[in-house]
Amino acid sequence: MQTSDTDLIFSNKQSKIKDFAFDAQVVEVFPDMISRSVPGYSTIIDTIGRLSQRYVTDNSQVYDLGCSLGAATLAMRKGITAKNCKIIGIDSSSAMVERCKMHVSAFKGDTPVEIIEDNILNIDIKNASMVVLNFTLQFIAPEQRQLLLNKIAKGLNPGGLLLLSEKIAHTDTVCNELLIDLHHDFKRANGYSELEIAQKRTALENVMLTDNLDTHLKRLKLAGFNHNAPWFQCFNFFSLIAIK
Ligand code: GEK
Repeated sequence: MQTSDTDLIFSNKQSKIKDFAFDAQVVEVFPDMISRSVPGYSTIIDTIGRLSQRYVTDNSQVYDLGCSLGAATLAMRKGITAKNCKIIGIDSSSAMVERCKMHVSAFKGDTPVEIIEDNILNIDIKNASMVVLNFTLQFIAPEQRQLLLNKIAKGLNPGGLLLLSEKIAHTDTVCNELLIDLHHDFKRANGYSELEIAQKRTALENVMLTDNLDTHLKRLKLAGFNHNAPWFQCFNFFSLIAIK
């Protein structure tokens, strides 16, 4: 069923496809877009909530980096049982931040939440017990990724958790093509047309640069995460846990 919140951004043929941006048009349809495009999104959000119950400690901070409309922030606010904590959500899109603040204030919760408009590369991470990078690292310039993970590892308290979800490229080209096609089948089954799939792919080409799993695991090790493992995979979408 199509409503005003249905993602139709790429449904008409565009003469020139602009690079994808998290602007007001995307914000309007974002929950529909992400749930129809990212396999396992709701499982990942639920698990972030459950992990926050286990990992967030009293008197610490929690970061949701690239928080979009605050789905992970709200799941953590529901899950956290620790006392005297604060959740800090950061996003560089002003349209996202404005709408995220509305979402967060629409739900009650004991843990205070601050939503900040900024580039996650600019912010300090301090006294953190949990950090979430849920499909955000793939939008950061590749040469900045290690520095960001180093900063997160430094700001996490010992035993603290990073949850990192990403779309991943596979080094085996045959398997990579198959997994991409299975993902496109997932989108087709969710009502996206061939035109929408193709135009969105072009729009993301220069904006979302994926790494392979090995690169992610090496980067996490180098940053100082002694324990890390993928906990979720569906097609070319992964979520990893990394513990300091
Ligand atoms: C969720 N985590 O629903 N600094 C801050 N924010 C950024 C930056 C940056 N440098 N680059 C991109 N973003 C969310 C989903 S979406 C993933 C995350 C997707 C923001 C960008 O504005 C967008 O809101 C988010 O990262 C990526 O659990 O749409 O595929």
